[in-house]
Amino acid sequence: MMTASLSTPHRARDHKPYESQDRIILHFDYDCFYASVFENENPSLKSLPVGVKQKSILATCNYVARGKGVKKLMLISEAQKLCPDLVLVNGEDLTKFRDASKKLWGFLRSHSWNKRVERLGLDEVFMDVSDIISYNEQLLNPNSLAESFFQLSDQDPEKGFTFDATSLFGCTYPSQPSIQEETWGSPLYVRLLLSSHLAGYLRHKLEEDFGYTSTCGVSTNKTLAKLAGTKNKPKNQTTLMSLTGEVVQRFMDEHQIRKIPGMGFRTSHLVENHVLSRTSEAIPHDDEHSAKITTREVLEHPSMSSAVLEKVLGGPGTEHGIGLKVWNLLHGIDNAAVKEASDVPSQISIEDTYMSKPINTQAELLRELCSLSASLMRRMHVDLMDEDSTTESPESRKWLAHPKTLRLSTRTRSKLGTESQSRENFSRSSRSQPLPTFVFSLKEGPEMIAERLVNDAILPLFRRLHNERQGWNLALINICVTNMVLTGNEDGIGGGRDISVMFRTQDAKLKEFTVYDNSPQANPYVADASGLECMKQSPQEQSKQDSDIESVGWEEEDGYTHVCPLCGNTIPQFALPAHERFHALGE
Ligand code: TTP
Ligand code: MG
Repeated sequence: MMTASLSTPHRARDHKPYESQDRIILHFDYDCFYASVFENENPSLKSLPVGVKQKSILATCNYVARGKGVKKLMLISEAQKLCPDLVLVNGEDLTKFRDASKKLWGFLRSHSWNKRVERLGLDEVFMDVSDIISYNEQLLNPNSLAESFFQLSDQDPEKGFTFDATSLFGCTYPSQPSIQEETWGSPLYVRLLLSSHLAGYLRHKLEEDFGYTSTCGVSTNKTLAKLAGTKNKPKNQTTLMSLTGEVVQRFMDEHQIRKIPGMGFRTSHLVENHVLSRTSEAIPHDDEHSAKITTREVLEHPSMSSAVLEKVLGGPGTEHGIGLKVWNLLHGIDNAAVKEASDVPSQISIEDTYMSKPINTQAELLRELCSLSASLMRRMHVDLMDEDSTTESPESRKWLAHPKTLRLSTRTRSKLGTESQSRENFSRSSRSQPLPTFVFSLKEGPEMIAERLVNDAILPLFRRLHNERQGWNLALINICVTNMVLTGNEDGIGGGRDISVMFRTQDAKLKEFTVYDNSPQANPYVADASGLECMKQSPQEQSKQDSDIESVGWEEEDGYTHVCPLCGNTIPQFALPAHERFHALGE
């Protein structure tokens, strides 16, 4: 049942927030990323339908497969029915995806002047190019627009590319913007035009030099850039022509609120319930009515305002000012900065899930802990050590940063008691302690150190988590090192700057844009699942939480993705029903 608001359109226009449009943000999303990594390794795959397998589902598939009806996160059996000649490749080891992601990010970063180039998960990058655009705006010669030159360096005037500045590059929203005469000369129009050509150039280079096609959104903030990019996929780009406030609002109005990054699953539900005049009871993820609620419907709801949203969304444990934040997002306003790139990850987290065969014995536990610990040590050597000295003897290499904290998290599975509740109950718990300094020794190999780490630190943490000697039913184990301290000198800890505070502050502001990769080797450049709540808290509260046990349903990881309580995989909002169906069918 729709509410009366739809028949009596109304808007509290006087409360419309304002945002300056000085920034230019590009949002890149590589097309069918994991599949492209395999295609680059083996170009003969390009013409075939390819699916990337992770356990029983497709993490992704290429566009040839998509043309045959195959979709991301589909069950493999379902995909094979639709496309019997689907070529399956195993995507469970994330190393090659991580390496490709780092390489592409490095390329984009090398074109940034302000170094605001932020990765989101492995295949998305935000780039704040405001400074490059301002510089080129000054250089534009109105008398020879068709033969313009875009300068990629403010030091070397020859470094750049030629372009035709009489028109924008790629697609625009609206598709045929009604450009008034005066808008041709408007600074924002010129900035968007220049940005569209820069985006086109960078996309071209990503394809030519590295073999990756991408989709790009161009706008004045992160939310708008990310949403704009989704308008024309794959291998394309869209510039949001936000020359008037009406264009931005029209653009936002069309979107279902669930699709707006930063809205969050729970937040969307509460707002949807309010608009549909429903109580706040849980609603199935695939509820059709809720899923269709658009920004327009929310804003046209009687007496809608940031104060009403604060009432609907606020309450114990919620972020202060959530009403205003959502109100702003619905108007396309997002002041979040693009994070300055860091060479060092905020933490490194390694995990595996054991859904079909939970861990129950000491022997299994020891084997898994040693294997995860060895992966962690290898990852620390790759991500936290000086790259330039890799060819020299291992002992001459230097640590760029030292993590100070070791955290062990586990998730157990246990059947709920009553028959009416057929789903299984999952709970996750964590314990932390200082990371022993012997892990930084370069005299022993990573495997030896990994074993010692298990005996001296990880097993004691495990015993603090689980009293029983066996029969834990472990469905997930995660080992994480965090609280990075940059090394100020080669002697290490204490000589450096604690960057964890910086990460916490940034992450708190930007958590809605953070994607959590919970696959076997988690993305080291973002905080992990258990870090999310910690970001809102002081270190004291964080350590308190470390010893709390939470019961989980679908865990909201950020505004866009969720951790499945059954397998621990990170699932985007749109794929929740499919993913639940996958579990309902059994593994
Ligand atoms: P996406 O950008 O969502 O997907 P994609 O790049 O494969 O396809 P598109 O062209 O639509 O952008 O995710 C990036 C990669 O992350 C994807 O290649 C596989 C991986 N992934 C998972 O492992 N699990 C998931 O649930 C999703 C959505 C993606
Ligand atoms: Mg992608």
